[in-house]
Amino acid sequence: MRVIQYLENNSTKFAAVTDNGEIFILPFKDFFQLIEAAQTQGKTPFEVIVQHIDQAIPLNTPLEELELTVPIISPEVWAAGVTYERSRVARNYESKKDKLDVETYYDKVYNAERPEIFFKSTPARTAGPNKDLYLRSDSQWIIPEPELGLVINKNGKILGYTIGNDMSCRDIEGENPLYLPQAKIWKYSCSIGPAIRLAETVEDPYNFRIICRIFRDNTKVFEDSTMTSQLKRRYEELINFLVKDNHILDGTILLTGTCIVPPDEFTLKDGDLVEIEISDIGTLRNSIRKPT
Ligand code: DO4
Ligand code: MG
Repeated sequence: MRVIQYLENNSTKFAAVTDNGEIFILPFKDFFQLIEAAQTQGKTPFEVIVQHIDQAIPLNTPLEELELTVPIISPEVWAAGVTYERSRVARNYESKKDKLDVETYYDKVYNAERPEIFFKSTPARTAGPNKDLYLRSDSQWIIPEPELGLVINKNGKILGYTIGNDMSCRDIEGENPLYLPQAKIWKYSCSIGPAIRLAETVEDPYNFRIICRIFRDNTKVFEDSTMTSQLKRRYEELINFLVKDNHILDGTILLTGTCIVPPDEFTLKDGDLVEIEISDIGTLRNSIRKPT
């Protein structure tokens, strides 16, 4: 069971999408209200939805025709880094230059008890499905980072799973890791969506398939896929470090790191289309634009 938000006549609707593709408008404003209702009723969000759709009529419009928005206005998006071997190799490539035999901070963090956790985005910087992501004008080496997102509550409990794009500037971070916030955070450097899969409807969250495709001039110029089983750490481990002595809000999203990196000579360009598909969640599509 997934939940989505979409626009209809300028108003936002909150709906459930069943595993056979039926869509039901829910009697809640958003994901926060669903969670609150579940708590009040002593039920899981899934049970609350099932009870509602038992007597409801599904929408006539198919999912592809809805104007989807972010599935949740997440107050803060955080991200974990170097959680997959592929990311460690890529970070070492951009930072090491000719010093290939030197152990880097990326090697250290990959093996350390404490993971890399960084701040990524706020609602105003986050794009929803089919919206534009922006390049950064002072970077010449920008890539998408397709990642599984954990939607958590203020206590760190996983409520659902979504898709995130942690767009990143490899040249800025490669020049100096202290530039990380600039390599990661700018206007529309992050997208989230198109749905949240309820946590209690996921059998094994380490068995998601992630696929990334990039199209240029209607031609696919890149495709790769991976499984979340390749993740070096457990989700709870990442969440524990995020919430430790922190002020975390309900609906926070934690991106879990990338395992897909385009070839080193690749950079995103104005007009590219990035597609990130995660099994049982959906496909997040965003066009890439020059900043305005
Ligand atoms: O230190 C860089 C961040 C790495 C990252 O975002 C990732 O591994 O996904
Ligand atoms: Mg990342």
